[in-house]
Amino acid sequence: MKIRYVGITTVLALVSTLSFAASETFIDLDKNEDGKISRVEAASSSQLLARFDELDTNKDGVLSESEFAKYSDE
Ligand SMILES: [Ca+2]
Repeated sequence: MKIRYVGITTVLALVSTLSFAASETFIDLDKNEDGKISRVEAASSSQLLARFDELDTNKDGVLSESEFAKYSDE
């Protein structure tokens, strides 16, 4: 039982690493799934964080899906 648990944990860790490496999607970055990317959530991507203020066009401190689309479309 213990061995099986460790195996599942390893697979999950591997899958999450792979999906993170592939590309940053809105869903990946929206860790708490509130439909917005906060500055804390954006910090997992140094490239996104560097452009956070530019992308946050309505200056509400979070990136909506449409604000994020400008970043991911480039
Ligand atoms: Ca915003």
